Order: sequence, then C-alpha cells, then structure tokens
Amino acid sequence: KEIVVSGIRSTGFLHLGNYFGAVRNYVRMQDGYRCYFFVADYHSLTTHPDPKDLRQNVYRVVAENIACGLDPEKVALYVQSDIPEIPELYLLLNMLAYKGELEKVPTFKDKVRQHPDNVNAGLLTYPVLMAADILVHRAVKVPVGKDQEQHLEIARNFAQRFNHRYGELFPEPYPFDYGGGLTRVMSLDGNGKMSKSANENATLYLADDDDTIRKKIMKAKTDAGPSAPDSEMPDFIQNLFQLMELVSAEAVVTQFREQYRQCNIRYGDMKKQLAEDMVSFMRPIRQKAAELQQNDAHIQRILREGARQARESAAATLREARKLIGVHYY
Ligand code: AQP
Repeated sequence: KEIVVSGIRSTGFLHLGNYFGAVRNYVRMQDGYRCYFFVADYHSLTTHPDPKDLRQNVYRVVAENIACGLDPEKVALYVQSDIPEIPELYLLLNMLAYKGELEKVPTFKDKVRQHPDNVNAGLLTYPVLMAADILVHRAVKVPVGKDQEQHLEIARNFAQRFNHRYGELFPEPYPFDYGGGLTRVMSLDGNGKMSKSANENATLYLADDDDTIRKKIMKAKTDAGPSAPDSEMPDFIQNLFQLMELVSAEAVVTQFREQYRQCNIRYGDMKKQLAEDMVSFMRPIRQKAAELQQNDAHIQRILREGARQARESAAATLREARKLIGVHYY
C-alpha cells in the first residue's frame, strides 16, 4: 500500500477548513493506503507555547478526527512528540536547509508580521520539521489544504538533496486531494483562509452549536449579487457555494447556481438553506466528539498504539538514514 502522512496542529478547535482540506480526505484514504495521521504538538509550540492549553488541544484534535469518521483501527493515529525519530530527522535535514530559502517562505513572512516579538528559529525551520514528519515514513501522498502546497515543495527539495548527497532513501511526497486541486476554505468574512487562530466569528468550528452555526452563516460576507448573466463570481461567494456542495443536496446547489447565473439569487435564502444543512451535517460530529472527550483512557489507548506503529516505521527510516550518512560506529 502507498504510504500517506498528514498532521494537524494542536492550536485550538478544528474548523471546516481543516475538515474540508484535510480530515475528509483522511477518512476517504484510510481503507486504500497505509496511513499515518498525527497531532502536530511540537509545531504548535512555535506560536502557541502555553502549557496549560496543550493537553486539551491534543485530546480534542484526536476526538474530532475520530468523530469525523477516522478509524484508529485502520490508521496509525499518534502525537508528533511521541516519535523521537522525527526531531532526529529534523536535525539531519537542517543541514540540508538554507537560511535564505527558509526566510523566503510566505507562511514564515506572515508569521513574522503577525508575531514580530516571537520570531523564533522553530518558526523559521517549520518546513524542515514538516519535511521530517513526512519523510520519516517515506510517504508519497500528503492530504493537505492549499496553504500547505509550498511546504510540500520544500519537503521534496530536501528529499532530493538527501538522496543526492547520501544515496537514495526518500521518495518524493506530493500533496493529495480527491477533487480537482487542493482545497482552500475561506473565512466567512472573506479575509483569507479559515484558520484556528483567525477571526472566530467568521470561522465555523466543528464544536459550534446549532445557533452559533446559523448566526455565523447568516453573517457571512455577500454582495449585491451578479449584475449581468454569467458574471464572474467573487471568491467569498464561491466559498459559500463550495460549502454548500459539501453539505447540501445536489439539486439544491444546482438551483442556487442557476439563480446566480440568471442574476436573481437571494443570498438570504441561500444562507438559510446552507445554515440548516450545515447544522444537520455538523451536529453528529460535535456530539460524537464531545462524547469521546469524556473518555481520556480511550484516547490514551489509541495514541499509545498509534505511537507504537509510527515508531516502528520511523525507526526503520532513521536506521537507513544514519547508515547512509555514516553515523554508525560500532
Ligand atoms: N482554510 C482551509 N482550507 C483548506 N484546508 C485547510 N487547512 C487549514 N485551514 C484550511 C488544512 O488543515 C490541515 C491542518 O492545518 P493546521 O493545523 O495548520 O491548521 P490551521 O487551521 O491553519 O491552524 P493554525 O494552527 O491556526 O494555523 P495558522 O497559523 O495557519 O492559522 C492542513 O492540511 C491544512 O492545509
């Protein structure tokens, strides 16, 4: 089976962007691939260093993934910090990563803008740790949202450099999505991507209750509507249609698309429909996640078993890497 890796940072509540860009594909891939899915707790420390939130955030990510349909019997579900081979490979890859190229990464530049008082080396070397997460299992497919595309390109560069310098070890990992192209769910206010740490009133969290979902959707950004038939759709309207495609019946989506095309769409009606369908879609996920979060022992068992499987795979890769580099003396 082809090897798949992907991770989610433990930086807060999962939202629809995480679901749409990542978790939905994890669930679809779990039968046909050998999957390693993890909670990226080390990655979260670059921007969320508070120890008091970490544990709960990690447990929540696990519970929400399972509530979305991920089956820990089929995949290795683990926490990044349980696999010491990841930081070891990260160190080795750091020798192949250059300061100049890391400084040019757009997500690094964004973070510098957002947190000018905390431009730590972990932030700069984030793509190196991410490459280690993936290469440690010699994965070929990485289900991620569009925001991770460039990080994957960097991971491929590191794989190539390692292979070139020391000998063939790593296949090149590519981002993966079932649809045509990687997904990007926008924030409901139309400002950038939906994210755990962005405007919470414009982010749909999997944990939001029915009324909160309705309120947020009804406030989503819209405009005066198309002025001419077949006029181009602004990205924030495309976003609403994209969400609708996820949760509403096909006939309903077609009907609103047709209204848009004919310039007689009423966004109030569209949002009401979307809100109700979203509520029905999200309710069982929220309930299941809440139930799972009552049972720490169950989550711990899952994480222990996931770590066991992930370590087996990671240790095999590191044995090979050390051998190729020459780091074995007796
Ligand atoms: N808006 C999105 N659309 C599509 N996919 C998305 N992903 C995140 N946002 C969107 C995908 O979800 C996976 C986990 O990403 P993350 O842990 O980096 O999540 P985040 O929501 O971006 O949260 P943070 O921690 O708050 O990060 P920043 O600092 O970016 O705001 C990935 O596969 C990602 O592509």
